[in-house]
Amino acid sequence: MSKVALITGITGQDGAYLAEYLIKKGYQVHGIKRRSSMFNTERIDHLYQDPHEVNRNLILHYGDLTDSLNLTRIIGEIQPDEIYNLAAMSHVKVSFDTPEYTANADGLGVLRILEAVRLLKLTEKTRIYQASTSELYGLVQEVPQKETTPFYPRSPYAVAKLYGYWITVNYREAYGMHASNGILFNHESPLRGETFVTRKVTRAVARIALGIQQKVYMGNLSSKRDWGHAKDYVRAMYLILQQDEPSDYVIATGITTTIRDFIRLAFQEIGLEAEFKGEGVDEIACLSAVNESVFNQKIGEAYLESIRKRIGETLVGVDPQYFRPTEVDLLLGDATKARTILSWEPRYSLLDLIQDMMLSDVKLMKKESYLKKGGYQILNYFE
Ligand code: NAP
Ligand code: F7E
Repeated sequence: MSKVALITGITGQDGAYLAEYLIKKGYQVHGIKRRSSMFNTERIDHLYQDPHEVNRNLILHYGDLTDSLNLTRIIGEIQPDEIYNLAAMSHVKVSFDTPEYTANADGLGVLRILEAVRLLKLTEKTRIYQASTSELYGLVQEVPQKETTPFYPRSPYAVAKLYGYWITVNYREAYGMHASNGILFNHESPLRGETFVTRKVTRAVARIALGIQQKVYMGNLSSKRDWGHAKDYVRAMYLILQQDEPSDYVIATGITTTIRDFIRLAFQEIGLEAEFKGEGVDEIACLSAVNESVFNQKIGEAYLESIRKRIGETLVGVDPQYFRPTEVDLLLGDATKARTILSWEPRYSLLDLIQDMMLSDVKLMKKESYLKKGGYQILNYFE
């Protein structure tokens, strides 16, 4: 009998990678998908199986973390061995605009799942993974951050996730449930949502190289993040649920980088040098040099002449609309516990990650090149 997993947030970045990972391990994977007015399964379409097939290993259910009746019914029907609760309103900046919804989905949503498992008398059978976050450390009280570092959340998102973290610990202690938190630091990939900083940058750099976009506007360039690859991080989620004892784990690379340096590295990946000057809202980055052989190899000789003409021009500017009311300035994780107990190690370096994302976005933007200049401004509106 194959194991049965339920993934909430299966249409998101992590849900897609985790579904693929578990299917390869022989699991039957069930996913909860919100109803939307358009298809939103692009990240998992390669795993799709016709509902008329027998012995499917991917089955989707309509549902929502704000609907406890729906969650209880689905969990009761599936009787999962493992639940990975990845669904969330996951954008920190947007959580300042939608604080009540964020609290409901990211905070109470966790309680709804734990309570459903308890009421359905599945506490012995079902193991639960809660997608906790390095945002809990917020105004950091210690560098690097580990499992014992005190939390200091700095956004409605992080405050909602704080509730999710502690209600998971509480159900573990009160009812003996196998419920664990993965305190995951930022992880990215070609599947990352377009409005998170790394993907915004790799998309923009690709479009600038191809002449579709002139310039990109960013927020705080000085904050630092410990970025890993989502593929490495979903492996950690799985390992956490395979342990005999439930526990909470920091998952991080142990290297932190500014947004500014991430941008510099993304341009370098395709042979362009971006030179930063100025400060605060007046900071800009100009194109200072082109490494022609790298550019030709990664982008194509057809685009060389037009990028050469742009040397000295501004490619990056700052727009305060992307600043957050309260910022998380520095995240740097210490994953010693995961390395020791789970034998987990990241396989991707930051440069590997940037290479993967740039390769994918250059390919994608070449396809999207029918988009007229200015189209990007509409797409960028919510970034
Ligand atoms: P993501 O790409 O934004 O995906 C979020 C998923 O949650 C999507 O499938 C989304 O569905 C779904 N969702 C949102 N609200 C929902 C609701 N009310 N009911 C049901 N589903 C809902 O996020 P991710 O990067 O994969 O992250 C996965 C989880 O890890 C999230 O909980 C996030 O907060 C947490 N986390 C992420 C990171 C990171 O760096 N990526 C780090 C630490 C923790 P739609 O497709 O319909 O929008
Ligand atoms: O911002 C700065 C921004 O939106 C990173 C989520 O997955 O990871 C993610 O949250 C940093 C911040 O991710 C822009 O101010 C500058 O300092 O990519 P982000 P996040 O807020 O760290 C954690 C671990 C999660 O749990 C969350 O779910 O980049 N920044 N300029 C910008 N950020 C964005 N989005 N856009 C900019 O233009």
